[in-house]
Amino acid sequence: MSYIDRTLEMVSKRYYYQAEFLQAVKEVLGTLRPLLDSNPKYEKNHILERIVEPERSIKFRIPWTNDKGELEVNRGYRIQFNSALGPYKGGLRFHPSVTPSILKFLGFEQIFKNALSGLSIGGAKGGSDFDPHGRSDVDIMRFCQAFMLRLYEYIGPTIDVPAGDIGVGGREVGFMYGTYKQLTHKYEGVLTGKNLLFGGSLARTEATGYGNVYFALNMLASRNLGLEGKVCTVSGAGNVATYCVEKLQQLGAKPVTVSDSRGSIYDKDGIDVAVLKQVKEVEHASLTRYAELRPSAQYVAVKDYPEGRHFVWTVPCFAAFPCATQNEVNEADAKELIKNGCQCVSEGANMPSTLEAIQQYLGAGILYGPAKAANAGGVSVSQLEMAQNAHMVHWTFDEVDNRLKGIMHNIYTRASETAKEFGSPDNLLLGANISAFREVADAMILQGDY
Ligand code: NDP
Ligand code: 2IT
Repeated sequence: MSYIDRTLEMVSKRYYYQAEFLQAVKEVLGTLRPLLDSNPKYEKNHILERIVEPERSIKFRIPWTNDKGELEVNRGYRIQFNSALGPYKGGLRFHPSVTPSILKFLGFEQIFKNALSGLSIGGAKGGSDFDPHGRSDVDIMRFCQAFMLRLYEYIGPTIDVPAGDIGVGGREVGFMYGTYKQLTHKYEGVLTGKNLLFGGSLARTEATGYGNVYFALNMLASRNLGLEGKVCTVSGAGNVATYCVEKLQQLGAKPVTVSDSRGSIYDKDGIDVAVLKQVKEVEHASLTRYAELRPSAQYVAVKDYPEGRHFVWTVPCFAAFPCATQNEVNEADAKELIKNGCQCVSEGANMPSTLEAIQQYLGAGILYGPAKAANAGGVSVSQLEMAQNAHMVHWTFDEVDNRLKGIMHNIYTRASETAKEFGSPDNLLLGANISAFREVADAMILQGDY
């Protein structure tokens, strides 16, 4: 049995109850054969056995008192997965589905995403099973304070720098930053995604969504294609989806869908970004409100989706941008996208496609931008925020946006050239994984047996 197969068997036995983590490990290890077959040093140094285990996992209880005076208890986590290339870096997720398996899959992916960015950052992820939906601002603030009270001693600007993810945006980062400052008496860049008033970077809010579109443009250019005039589908209605839609429109494309956990919008005239921001960023309402404000929009509730399917992926499109959550595109969705003529899938969310869906894209030969490459714009601009904080300077929006464009181009080039080097020229997943793994693994070997 090969080194990869033995490792997969060992991990599957040990973590049989962590489905999402196992999926991410299979996705990465399954593409490393051409590298590992020709480089015995990785097996000799037990790199796979080491890289699948987090360097440190922190788990804590979060007791806190809500605005009705009741005590609630949530679970909090920080998975410090790998620091071979730099300080731990990665987001915090607040969602009821958060478990060690979810955070380990996210942390594992983050190692390779951060390596691809070329910006010297290690991989981490954290969060809580706290559900922010329908909570008052006071509840959100108290929860964030209680969370940071347990986390602050494990993080720092050269140790571990958390940021946002699902359920954690600028508001939550602000509350956590205020708490960190009170506890440590330090005004330093310990979190990214901060408000511009206290060290945030211009273009961090836009970075993941814009970066995803920049990545898609790089892929499309390799086939002499572009986005102007093209119908696109986007899922999600949060930070990543909103700025993906915004950039698509700036480029003259026509994004026609968005979605949240309760339903989807199909807007035949193209999504109105101002209305979307009003509904999601100002009113924090359901997408039914978008349909009220836009006569051209059709709302489809989750319960009315075609059997076992996600409505958004049944809408014919030239390019699809999954920007909501993991495993939101299954094999049947992928087949439908391809049947309807979709030529490009660029992943804004983390692991939005199942392993079976990915096989469909690769089998059909459509352009496929894997999450760890296509959505790396967010963490990359986070690193630019760290750099600005360290130098106590502020760059303009255009300065950051231009750097983001350059970073996304470099990531595309790395993935594409590595894919060619290993004999699978169109497989950006293989190219991204091998390129990132090789750097992390080589750095680990050079740092000894830690
Ligand atoms: P937000 O919380 O801003 O938005 C998440 C969106 O996805 C919401 O519309 C939410 O709907 C929907 N959603 C979340 N969970 C589910 C679910 N289980 N089923 C259906 N819909 C769901 O998060 P982000 O936009 O920041 O994150 C979206 C994705 O992008 C995640 O996979 C995240 O890991 C990834 N990502 C984020 C980055 C960032 O910079 N923020 C960077 C790189 C990747 P509802 O409001 O109804 O829950
Ligand atoms: O998945 C991700 O890359 C993020 N949620 C952003 C992480 C960061 O540190 O900005």
